[in-house]
Amino acid sequence: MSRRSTGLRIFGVIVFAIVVTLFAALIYAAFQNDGKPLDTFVPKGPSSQEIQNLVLPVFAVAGVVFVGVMGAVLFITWKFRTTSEDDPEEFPEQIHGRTGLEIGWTILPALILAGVAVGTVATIINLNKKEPDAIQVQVAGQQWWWQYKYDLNGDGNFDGPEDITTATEMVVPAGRPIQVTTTSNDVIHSFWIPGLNGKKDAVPGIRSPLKLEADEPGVYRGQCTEYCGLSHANMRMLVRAVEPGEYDTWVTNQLKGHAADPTDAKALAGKTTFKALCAQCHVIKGVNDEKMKTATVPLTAGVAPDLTHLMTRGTFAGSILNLYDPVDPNDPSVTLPASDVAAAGDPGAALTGGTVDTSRVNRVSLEAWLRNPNAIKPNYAQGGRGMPNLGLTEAQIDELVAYLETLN
Ligand code: HEC
Ligand SMILES: [Cu+2]
Repeated sequence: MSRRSTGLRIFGVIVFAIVVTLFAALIYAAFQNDGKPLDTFVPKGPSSQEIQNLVLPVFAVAGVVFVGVMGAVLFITWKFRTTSEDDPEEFPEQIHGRTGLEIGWTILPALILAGVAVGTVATIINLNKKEPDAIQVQVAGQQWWWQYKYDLNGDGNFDGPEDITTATEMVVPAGRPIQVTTTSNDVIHSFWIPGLNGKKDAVPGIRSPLKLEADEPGVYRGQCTEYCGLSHANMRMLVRAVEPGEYDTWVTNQLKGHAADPTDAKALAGKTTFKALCAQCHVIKGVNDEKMKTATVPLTAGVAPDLTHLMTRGTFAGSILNLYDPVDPNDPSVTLPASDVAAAGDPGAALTGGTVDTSRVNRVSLEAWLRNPNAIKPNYAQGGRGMPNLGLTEAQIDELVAYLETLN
């Protein structure tokens, strides 16, 4: 054998080894969960567990097929290669068909696919089974945040006086099924909480069902997965699962409004500014919602998050910013362990209407948002969607934050 072909052969073996190692590393990395919030391989509820139960066996079968086919290709390539003894003029012997083999490799894949189909259809049916005692929540995608409406009395209407409208975070009791209906107010979005279920598109004019249930209290993050414009990447979602008793207190508090004026003078000035500059877009129950019911023309565009209970949330602006905790896990310079990522943005007692711990409020981000939302989250430039820069003075911002801090 010539020196050149030996060199080539060594080169080939090295490239092959590198490819195999990288591939193995990729698969290994895919199964690592260092508390990454969007890991699809760490189910935290019955629906996601159901999907996992299907995906892992199918992945294993696909892996065996992959190794078998690739192994056969490599083996045959090696076994029937040309060697220096071969006559270059000689044409290889031609074989036409091997009936046994051909029947075999037609039937075997058909059987494997039939098996996968049975599992897939069964999983789809299970995922769509209706739970009679499920809590009904309508999730509407908006550029670039999520609105949640709870039909608490189950009458099919989400806007009754006994119902709740909130935004940005979906609060649910752990261990209880939630029947979600996704829809959209503008373009197509996609609702996805990988810990709890697969994706479901949110399409204008269409209502699509999705079942969620969290086994344990905790924070489950998600990301809009249908490109929806300028700030698509900044459109996150968050499910906050709490103990059932805590959920009931949360509901009771969400039903309340904020009719009474704040006692603090600064916050009162903020309320006046809110009514003048913000109330055409945002609703605060008790402040500008009553007027709306009697008005003959819509007084808000209906395209801004309800702020009635802003401080009961841990995050804002499509869950990209923390409302609490000066340390923000979304800041790339901050590295936090998994448990802290979940805890960050925790509203504490304010979640259920308790006192807002103003020392923990992330004023830096909240003020920056009011100063110029576009600097944090590109929006408004595109067809007037999102929150505009209102050119507020520092004094106005200070007063507005003081007012917003009263919205528990
Ligand atoms: C033209 C309509 C409009 C006006 C006016 C407006 N906003 Fe907004 N605001 C929005 C929209 C839309 C969002 C959601 C933006 C996003 O997350 O992409 C938003 C988000 C917010 C949020 C975050 C809420 C959450 O849960 O994520 C706060 C707080 C807020 N606005 C406060 C104010 C204040 C205070 C004013 C008045 C100074 C104001 N906004 C004026 C449209 C408006
Ligand atoms: Cu979206």
